Amino acid sequence: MFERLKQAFSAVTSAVKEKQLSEEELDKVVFDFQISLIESDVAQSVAEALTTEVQKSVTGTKVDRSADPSEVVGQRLTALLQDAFTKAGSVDLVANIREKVKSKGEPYVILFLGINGTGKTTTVAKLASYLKKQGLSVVCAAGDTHRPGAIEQLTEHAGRLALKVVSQRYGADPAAVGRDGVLYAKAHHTDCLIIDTAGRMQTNQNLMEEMAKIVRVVAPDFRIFVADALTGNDAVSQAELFNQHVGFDGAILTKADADVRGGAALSIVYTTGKPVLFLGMGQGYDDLAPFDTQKFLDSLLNP
Ligand SMILES: Nc1nc2c(ncn2[C@@H]2O[C@H](COP(=O)(O)OP(=O)(O)O)[C@@H](O)[C@H]2O)c(=O)[nH]1
Ligand SMILES: [Mg+2]
Repeated sequence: MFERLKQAFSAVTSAVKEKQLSEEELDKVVFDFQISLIESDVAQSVAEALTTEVQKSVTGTKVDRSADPSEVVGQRLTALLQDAFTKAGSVDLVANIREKVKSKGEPYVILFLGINGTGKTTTVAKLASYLKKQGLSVVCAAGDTHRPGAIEQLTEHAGRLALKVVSQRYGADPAAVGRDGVLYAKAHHTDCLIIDTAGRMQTNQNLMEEMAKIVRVVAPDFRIFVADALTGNDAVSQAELFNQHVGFDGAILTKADADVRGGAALSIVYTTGKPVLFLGMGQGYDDLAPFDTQKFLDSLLNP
């Protein structure tokens, strides 16, 4: 009853209630969001790409007449980010390790990648400690055979954590160190091998070739890219470089204890489509926090 009348009535009211945001209105709001993203240390290229995407998705759509344009744009942006993090997915390393050990009876191999100074070696130790606490056996391989002191640094961490380190001399082929690690882990029925690597050579090309060789020789189950959360734009170009030339499966962002803005995580997930697994929260072995996407988005968008 009254169906037609109801329909006619609702058409009138929606015409009254809805409006299209004007281009000027949108431009201004979208620009303001772009600035806030950049101020939160989101890489410039990512801030631009995100806001262009938001603008496209809002342009031409009808919104409630009383709607605040910045709320409309903010909601779209939140949805886009949520979508990027959902697509990147999440990884349960502990479950994956157990699964491989159970099904194949072989060690799970994790390869670390990243530029010098980002916190690779420290994070290898933190992750080893984390996995050990989950009841897994772990061995580390000192694949940075370039940087003076790198082998001792890892050996010292491992000593404190009562873990074995497989190493060779400086100048040795890191792929061979990785292979030694695999052989050791297989022979000792170790659940997981974590391979540390170098982060600087004469050229990026050199470094990428060396990492690609380790990947070929060792065939890791998981490649973790480590980035310093404080380095914003740089972290993203490094992520792109490693993703393109070597490939990685997930990222760890270090020094998040000193980073109040959080833009690097967003930038890396958005550009590479790979999940962030952990945040480094300090220099202690326990300062490794599993990444919580919802908590992260909440704190980024509702500071
Ligand atoms: N505050 C803080 N410092 C960190 C974190 N992770 C690593 N570092 C420090 O960063 C410096 C470089 O770390 P290192 O592991 O040697 O980096 P690598 O060159 O990539 O192997 C060291 O002084 C670490 O103690 C972190 O999550 N928070
Ligand atoms: Mg190192």
